[in-house]
Amino acid sequence: MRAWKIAGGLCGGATFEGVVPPTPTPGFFQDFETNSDGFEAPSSTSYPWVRTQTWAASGSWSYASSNQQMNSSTSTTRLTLNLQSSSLLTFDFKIISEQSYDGLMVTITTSTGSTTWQRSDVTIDSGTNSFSSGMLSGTAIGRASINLQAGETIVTFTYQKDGSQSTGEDTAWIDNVRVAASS
Ligand SMILES: [Ca+2]
Ligand SMILES: [Ca+2]
Repeated sequence: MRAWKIAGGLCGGATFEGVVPPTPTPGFFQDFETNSDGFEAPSSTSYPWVRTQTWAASGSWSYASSNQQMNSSTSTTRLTLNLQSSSLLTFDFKIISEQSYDGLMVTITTSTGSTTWQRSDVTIDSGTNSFSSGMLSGTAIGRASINLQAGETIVTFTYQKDGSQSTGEDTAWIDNVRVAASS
């Protein structure tokens, strides 16, 4: 059993006389301030993500890839969800990587297959970057909002590097990962 934090109050304060309020859908929130519960490293990765204080969107801690300078490698973490209803996944991120060659890919896997995040899922506040084939690369600070369908869902965060060259801190960071019912 995962020790997830359960977000409360998703129904808001309004009640309607004679109407049964909808059952709250448990949410997920992880700010990495005290642990990384909910996230796990696939056995296939040699570079598990790590809690770090090298950046935080809020608080002091975030979660970061660990394959700096390691050409032709991937650093992967994943979050497994069993969603009662359509949900919205949001998280803050920072990336410093070799633009167009090393970067962050987010993959959503369900019983019907896998899709990657899209440029339209991403809001970037600053940086010089590019988004191609599901990989965000270069320098970027921003946030993502990704729609999820009900059911068993695995969200995979992969920092992938090509065969040569590294730029800057060569890392992807995430913080404030939240999953909440869409409506
Ligand atoms: Ca944090
Ligand atoms: Ca590279």
